[in-house]
Amino acid sequence: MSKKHIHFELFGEQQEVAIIRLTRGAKRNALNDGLILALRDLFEKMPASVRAAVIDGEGEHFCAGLDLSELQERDASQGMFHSRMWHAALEHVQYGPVPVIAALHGAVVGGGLELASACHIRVADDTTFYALPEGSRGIFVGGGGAVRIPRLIGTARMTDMMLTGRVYDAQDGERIGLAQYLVPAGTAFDKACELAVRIADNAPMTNYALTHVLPRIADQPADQGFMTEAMMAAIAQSAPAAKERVRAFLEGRAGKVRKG
Ligand code: 1HE
Repeated sequence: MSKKHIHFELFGEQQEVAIIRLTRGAKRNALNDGLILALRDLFEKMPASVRAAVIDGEGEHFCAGLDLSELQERDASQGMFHSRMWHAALEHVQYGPVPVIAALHGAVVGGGLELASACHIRVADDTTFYALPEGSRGIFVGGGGAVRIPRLIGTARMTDMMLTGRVYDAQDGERIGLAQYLVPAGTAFDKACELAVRIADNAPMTNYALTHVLPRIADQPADQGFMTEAMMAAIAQSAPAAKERVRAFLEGRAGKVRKG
């Protein structure tokens, strides 16, 4: 299936991995309203077979952020509703039906970094660079970046990126926590797919706990977090999938943990 500027396909033996590709390479995958709404729709209507998703971008860059040509037209109230539209769409990515892996290369800037931050895992190749040019454009983040990016790299680093226009390269990006994986140029998509297949094989309740419950626990006071954790642990371990996986290990049918 292809919407305008977005390509969607399924792969895997059970069609369990969704590939979502930004296909607006001529504009460096800049995100206009149509693209943001299409992303929201895709996550809202994800086929039931899907257990994990990969987002990448065609061409030399993952995403150049907000389509700046649309910005010129908006007044203050339109600007607020536009930001809220991004929030709603990226909420569907972060708190959607499945774990999402961003395969990064080239520019991951502005709203492109906000999109990547809404994903659960970021795999970056050597060509990746990160920036928040909003600072130098006289604007502010509006796609949830003020909430999500400090949780990845800390408020001080985000402040520096926006005040000074600092650009992080792929190595430093991984060092500070913008990406969890750093791979050779041209291999981020393959690595993301490999991880997606593995994640798709997890018990669904474990994936749900990690994508929907863990970030909420992280935002709770410790006392409430411990209680939420206990309830989630009880629900996860009572699922038939958990019982079977534990039994498989005890009977020598499941893999051991090995050094990577
Ligand atoms: C765009 C955009 C865009 C490229 N909106 N049209 N984001 C930025 O401030 C980043 C702006 N973009 C860049 O710095 C560069 O384009 C890149 C480093 C990403 C890529 O450079 P390059 O040399 O490969 O491409 P280019 O020649 O700059 O761009 C190719 C075309 O894409 C060109 O259009 P053309 O008609 O002249 O061919 C560019 O104008 C167009 N293009 N980026 C519109 N962003 C929810 S709030 C989020 C707020 C933000 O994201 S602000 C940060 C916006």
